[in-house]
Amino acid sequence: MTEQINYSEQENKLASLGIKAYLITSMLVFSLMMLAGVTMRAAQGTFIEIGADLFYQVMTVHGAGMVGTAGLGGTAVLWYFLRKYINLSSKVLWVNFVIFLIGVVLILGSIFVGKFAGAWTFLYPLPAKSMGVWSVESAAVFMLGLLLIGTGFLILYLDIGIKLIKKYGNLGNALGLPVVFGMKPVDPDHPTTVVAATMVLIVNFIGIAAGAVVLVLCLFNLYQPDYELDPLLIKNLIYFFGHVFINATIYSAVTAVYELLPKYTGRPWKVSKPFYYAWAAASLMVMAVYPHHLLMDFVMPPWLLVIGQILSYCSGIPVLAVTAYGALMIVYRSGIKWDLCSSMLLLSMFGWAGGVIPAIIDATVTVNKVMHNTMWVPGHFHFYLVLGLLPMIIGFCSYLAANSQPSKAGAIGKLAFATYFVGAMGLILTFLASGADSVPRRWAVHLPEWQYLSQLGAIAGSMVLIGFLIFTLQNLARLPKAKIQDVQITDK
Ligand code: HEM
Ligand SMILES: [Cu+2]
Repeated sequence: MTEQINYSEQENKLASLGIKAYLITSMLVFSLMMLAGVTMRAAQGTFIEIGADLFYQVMTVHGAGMVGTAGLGGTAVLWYFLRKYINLSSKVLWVNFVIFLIGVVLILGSIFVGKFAGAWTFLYPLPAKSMGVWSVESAAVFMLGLLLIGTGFLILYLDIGIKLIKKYGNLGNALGLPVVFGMKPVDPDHPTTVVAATMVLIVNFIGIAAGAVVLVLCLFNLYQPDYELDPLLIKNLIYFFGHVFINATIYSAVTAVYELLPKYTGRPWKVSKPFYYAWAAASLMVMAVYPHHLLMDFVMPPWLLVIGQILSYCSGIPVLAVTAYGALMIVYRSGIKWDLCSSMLLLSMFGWAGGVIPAIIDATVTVNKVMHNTMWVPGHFHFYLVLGLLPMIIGFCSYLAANSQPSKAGAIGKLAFATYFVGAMGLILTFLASGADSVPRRWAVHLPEWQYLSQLGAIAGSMVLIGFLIFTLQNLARLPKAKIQDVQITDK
């Protein structure tokens, strides 16, 4: 039994409004950014002509917008469930939201007014050396926007960290390390969400802190170009931050699977030894594998690249395995009721697992020599983002919108699901096929022989957008009225 946390009426109201604000913002921004994605694929396929400058602006806004919003949406899921177990502050939830919005305004301004187009990865020294395409000020505003967004998340994590330590004594206990080291037996009442939250807190705090350091260094360099930075060090810090941040979005949102699938099947999802091992291992590995982004950098110390390659084979696997296995076991012969939420949650298992396969292939040095910077890379990450992460968030949204009840999947909902799924597979396969064909990524203009894949990708991407818009419209209509008092613990 988990004891109940008694939140005040006002706390609950603020939390409920906050979760809705996060989710509605996420759905709207995701839709807009999908439009940006379709625009890029359409431009590469010569359906439309937008010019290289605008293409790279769109690519920058799509990358930064999607990654930031993935963070926002994933956090909403994690925070909602975590609040049942530890006393979280709704004010801090709102502080993060307001800071996020200010960051978004800065980033949009830098891109569409200031013409910044150096990609969300702001790789040094590109932002400083635009050859006159954008000004130093635009680059600075973009980085300031990212820095602000990171700061907001750090504040939110601080609240989570303090409350976890308050309740469990230290983060090791919250993560279940005493069980991992054989010092304590498994406590079946220890919530899965707490384990996931602790892992996310540890890795993302370190990741964002690294991001903040590198952003400050780059900002300084923009105005003091004589203060030269070590490009290799900066690249390491940026990819450490980027890799950890985007991975943490999935590790946050997966709590929807742990918390909601049991509601559908009446079978509880309890922690177990493999569960603890997996999350403890992932806490270390997700941070240690980032060198797989630098396999082409021959100046990197070889041992780091070896770690990057070998750990990449293992990194995602443990948590994915316990989660996918757990999900299948919970669903198998349970007589589960299929609605949008449960279908999306199961789909997310497929998308996550599927996306890992091309990722592992690419993390092999000999393959990476050929595949690096080809469309293979967007192929793998769109796989687990569009079919893994987003379904977790959509599923969670529709669960709340249906007032925390399983809801009937209407004909329109089913059609939207099919459109989204088929479109996503098309989008991903055309990316992967382009990659297998050695089509480079991040190119505004494609050779004629590559264009048919871009065109198919644009059509498939439009289907994803249409399916997603239907989910969004349905949720936008129902979410504001949703009661989410269920936020309070009702442990049966
Ligand atoms: C309708 C759905 C989508 C479409 C059509 C789409 C399309 C694209 C295209 C065409 C690119 C550039 C590929 C290139 O390098 O030439 C791209 C990059 C990217 N996309 Fe998407 N995308 C979609 C959804 C998403 C989602 C849901 C996310 C994340 C949650 C996402 C995250 C990214 C990221 C991080 C990049 C890398 C940007 C860069 O290289 O700087 N995309 N996408
Ligand atoms: Cu990575």
